Amino acid sequence: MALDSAKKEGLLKKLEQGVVEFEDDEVREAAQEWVDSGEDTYDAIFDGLVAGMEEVGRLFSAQEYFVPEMLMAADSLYIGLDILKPHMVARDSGVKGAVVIGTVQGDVHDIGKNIVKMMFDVAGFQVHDLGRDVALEDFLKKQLETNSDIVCLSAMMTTTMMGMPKVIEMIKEKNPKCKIMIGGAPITDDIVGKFGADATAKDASNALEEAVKMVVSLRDIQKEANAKS
Ligand code: B12
Repeated sequence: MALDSAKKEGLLKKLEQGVVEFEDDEVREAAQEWVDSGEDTYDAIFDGLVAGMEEVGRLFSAQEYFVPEMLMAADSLYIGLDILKPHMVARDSGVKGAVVIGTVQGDVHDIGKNIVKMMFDVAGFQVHDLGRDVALEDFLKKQLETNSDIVCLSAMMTTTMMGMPKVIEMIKEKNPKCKIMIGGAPITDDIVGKFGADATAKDASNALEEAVKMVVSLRDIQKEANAKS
């Protein structure tokens, strides 16, 4: 049964507050109710769970929350995500690329990376997920092993993002055609240029849009090369 707008708002609030207050049962119930309604789970993930985590970030900055609260909120978010993710409606862009993704060495933040991965999955991309706290050379190894079109690097800290230019240099040296997208809270357009990456995106939907553009341009270059030979 489709949700009316009042019911939708209520469930979104319950998901958001459930993450902020680490109410696992509230999150579980609201996520299940959303799934049972048959609605696309995209809004529940972004306007419910992710909105809750944004508030947690604000509370941490205000020193009202500390690491244990962030950890509990992350657990609640993952409870909701596990229920909602399998029901996200496929988004077929007509382009299917291959991506290597991971959070860089020293950084255990993986929620953003997993949400970006989820968007690639629902778009039918082939995703090689290296996880979090990934040794820098492992990105290169995986790219060479899979010949993926794109390598996506995530970092949530100003310290760990400093590993990104090292990965970018290693990959570009071995395979200059490979596209590299970087993202996470500290990444700005300026940093993309400084680090020698090809693009960034502020959120998971924009990451997919950028990735589709990258794959299209790589396929065009390939077609031109084939036509010439
Ligand atoms: C949850 C959280 C944690 C959890 C992480 C749990 C987990 N499994 O991920 C835990 C408790 C482990 C944690 C630990 C720490 N954290 Co923390 N954490 C956060 C918090 C509150 C939320 C992050 C989050 O998940 N957001 C929700 C997701 C959906 O958003 P997102 O990650 O930004 O991802 C989106 C975009 O950035 C983008 N994106 C992300 N990756 C990529 C990649 C690509 C290629 C692209 C294109 C886009 C993209 O798309 C995503 C989806 O839309 C942030 C606050 C904040 N404002 O970000 C602090 C924050 C990141 N943490 C911070 C800190 C300081 C720490 C600790 C050092 C705390 C401590 N004293 O121990 C440790 C570090 C541990 C480590 N070595 O990594 C700081 C970093 C400050 C800085 N500038 O360096 C922040 C910013 C808090 C703050 N305001 O100070 N943390």
